[in-house]
Amino acid sequence: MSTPHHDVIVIGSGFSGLGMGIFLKKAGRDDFLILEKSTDFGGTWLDNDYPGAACDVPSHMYSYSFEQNPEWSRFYSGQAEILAYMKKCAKKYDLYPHFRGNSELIEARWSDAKKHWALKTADGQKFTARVVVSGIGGLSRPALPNVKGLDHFKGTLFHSARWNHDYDLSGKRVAVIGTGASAIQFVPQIAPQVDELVLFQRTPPWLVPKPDGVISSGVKKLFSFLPASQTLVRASIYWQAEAFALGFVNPKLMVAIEKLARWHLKKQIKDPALREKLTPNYTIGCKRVLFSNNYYPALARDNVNVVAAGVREVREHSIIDANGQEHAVDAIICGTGFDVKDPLGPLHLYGRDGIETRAKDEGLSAYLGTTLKDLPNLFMLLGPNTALGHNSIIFMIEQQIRYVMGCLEEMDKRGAAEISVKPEVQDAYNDRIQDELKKMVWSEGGCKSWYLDEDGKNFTIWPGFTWKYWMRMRKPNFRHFHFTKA
Ligand code: N01
Repeated sequence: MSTPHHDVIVIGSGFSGLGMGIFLKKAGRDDFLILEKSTDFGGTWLDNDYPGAACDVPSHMYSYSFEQNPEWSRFYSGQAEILAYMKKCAKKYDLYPHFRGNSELIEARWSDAKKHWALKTADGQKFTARVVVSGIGGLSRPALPNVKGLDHFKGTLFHSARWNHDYDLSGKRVAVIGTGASAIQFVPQIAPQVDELVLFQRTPPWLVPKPDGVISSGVKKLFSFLPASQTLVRASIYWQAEAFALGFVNPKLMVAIEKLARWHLKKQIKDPALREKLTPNYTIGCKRVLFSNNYYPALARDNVNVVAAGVREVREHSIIDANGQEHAVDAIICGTGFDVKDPLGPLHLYGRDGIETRAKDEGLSAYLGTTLKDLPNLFMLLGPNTALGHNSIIFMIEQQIRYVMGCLEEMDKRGAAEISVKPEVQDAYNDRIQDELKKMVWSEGGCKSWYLDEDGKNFTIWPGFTWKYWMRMRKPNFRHFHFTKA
């Protein structure tokens, strides 16, 4: 049997892969397949269904610009509503016939001779494609903490992105490791349910109030009958978020937001000793700024104990903190983030001349976060240096998809079998980006975060304002690419 061939194969079906599918469909490029390791569309919103999972970007901005949703029930939507929105988009654009679930890509190999990609999935399926668009995302592989003894724990252990819904937390002694964006959402939900909650905090996050609330039926009607009103709200949210980026570019300006965060902490935590434990000692914005109205009140509960000492060792039925104190627990929940150091995960990517791109050892860099040298006809959505700490990632994804579509059109126009970014263009671009990032809050703010690698290089975050990215992405500069005919 011959290997199935498609013009375009999209990897992943989160907001990136879903959006790519929609644009291909809208352009009448019907010969495409979406390979997904999971069972349905949704990506991170399918995986992260922990209690309280919600988006910390306002709903009207955290959606496609061309699929605005007048029905959002809250200013900040919950996971179920976002997932439902994504599935609705997949149905509306008839993407399910293009979807192949339970198909994790493990190898992609470029053929210089055939000018196509040969793909293999974990379960042995094989495909070829003229073009590959990766939407694998950076936050898809949960990271368990590297702590002595974790394997020997005899109680229940799970990660926030693989929530164990069969485990009843009622009346249990539960340890939570981590105080990032995920933990601050589920801790307030489980704290009233458990008997005792021990929260292991290695670094306190900066936290500001979340201006959340239910959206009235009047507003929904207005958005429905007058879509321009929603567009206006979206634009105002966008520019407010961009104002935040002023502080990323000039960390001294973060003082104003730090004042708000300190006020929030003082207002919600009356106990000075606990307040001290929860006060960060780095510039706000260096790690992701978190939004919550119920996290601090949860920590002030009598059944919650914040251990600011970190974890030294896990034993069969307990955790020893860094001060040597033992905490007996029935369950451990890890809100310990994702494996971002190895952005390709199990995927082996062999480009020109059969050379493998070794992202784990060298970090991954790309031109405009979208095309990579020596990987012809391959595009990456949310590639290196396109993540954000302040605005909607969907805005970035849309710019990239439009860029990819522009490249596909240009290939057709030129009758090109191959497009690849010039290596010197990619290198010069990355040198510039790294230079800019050195002066920004992620490097200057005095913290460690998943945004930086061991050498302090930031291959994750876009440096600053997203409108600058939009300006760069509006129209591909084709002088930066090699085109090769068949
Ligand atoms: O993970 P994190 P997350 N011992 O990496 C701690 C997105 N997101 O899942 O700060 C003890 O932020 C670690 O400590 P430290 C968003 O982009 C978005 O919460 O490194 N502690 C930290 O406290 C976010 O940035 C939404 O010192 C250990 C925590 O674990 C990203 O996902 C919602 C440890 C990890 O925090 C990841 O967030 C949720 C150890 N050995 C998530 N190892 C939205 O609303 C790690 N930690 C859109």
